[in-house]
Amino acid sequence: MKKLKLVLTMVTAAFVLLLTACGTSETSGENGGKSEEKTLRVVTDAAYAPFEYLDKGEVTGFSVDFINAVAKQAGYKVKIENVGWDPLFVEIEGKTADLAISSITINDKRKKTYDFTVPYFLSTNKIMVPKESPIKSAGDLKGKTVAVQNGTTGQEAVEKMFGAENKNLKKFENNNLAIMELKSGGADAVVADNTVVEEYVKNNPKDNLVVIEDTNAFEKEFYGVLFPKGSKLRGEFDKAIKEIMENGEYAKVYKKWFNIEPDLTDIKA
Ligand code: LYS
Repeated sequence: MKKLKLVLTMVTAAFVLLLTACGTSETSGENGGKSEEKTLRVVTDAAYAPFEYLDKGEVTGFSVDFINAVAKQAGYKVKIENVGWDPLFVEIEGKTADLAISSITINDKRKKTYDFTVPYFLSTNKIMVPKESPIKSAGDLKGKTVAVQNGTTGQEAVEKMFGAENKNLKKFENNNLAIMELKSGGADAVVADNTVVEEYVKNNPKDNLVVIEDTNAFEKEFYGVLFPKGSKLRGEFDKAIKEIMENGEYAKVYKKWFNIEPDLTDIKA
C-alpha cells in the first residue's frame, strides 16, 4: 500500500513537471521566439464599421489592419479589446491600456488630457436621414430629433448649432444604437462620421436612407491614435505611421477597405 502511494506521488510529480515545462515553452512560443516583441493592450469601441466592428465576435476593420501594420513597423504586437467608447478614454487616462484606436478625432479638448499620433485619416460629420425626409442641410435639423453617439464630435457639432440643452438630441452609447433609433422612427436624423454613414447606406439599400453633406456646418477632422499623456510609445508610433505611409503598407490596408488609393496629401494637410 505504501509502495503504491509512493508511485502515485511520483507519477503526479512527474506529470506536474511535464505540464510546467509545456507551459513554459508555450509562453516563449507565443512571441515566435522573439521575446523582445512586446504585446500592447489596445482598446476600442467596435461599433463603427468599416473602421472597427465585430465580425463573428472578432474585432475587425480598417483600424485593426492599420494598427497591426503600425505596431509591426514599430516592433510591437497588439491585442485589441472591445471595451466601448466612454470606457476607452477612462482606460487611457488611467493607463490601464497602452493605446486606443477608434476613429478618434484629434481636437484641442482631448489634447489636454491625452496624446495623439500624427493624423492617419481624414473625416467629417454628415447627416443620415430617410430618403423622403424634408431635411436637406444642417440648418434643417433645428427642432428635429437628432441621434448621435455620446461624447463624439457629432454631438458637439449639433450642440454648437442648437445649444447644449437641446431636448431633441438623443445620445447613445454607440453609433449602432443611434442608427437603430433612426430606423425605428425615434429620431429624424443621425449625425456621425461620413465614412460610417456612407458605408451603412451603401450596405443597407432596403433601409432607404441617404447621406447629406454640409461643409458649412461640419469641419474637416483627422483621426489619431490615442495615448496616455506622456506615453513614450507615441513617438515610436508617429515614426511608424510615417514609415508605412512611405513604404506602401498604408496604401495596401487602405485599398483593402476602401477600394481606392489613399490621398496622402489630404492626411498631411
Ligand atoms: N470621430 C468622432 C469623434 O472622435 C466619432 C468617433 C466615434 C467612434 N465610435 O468624436
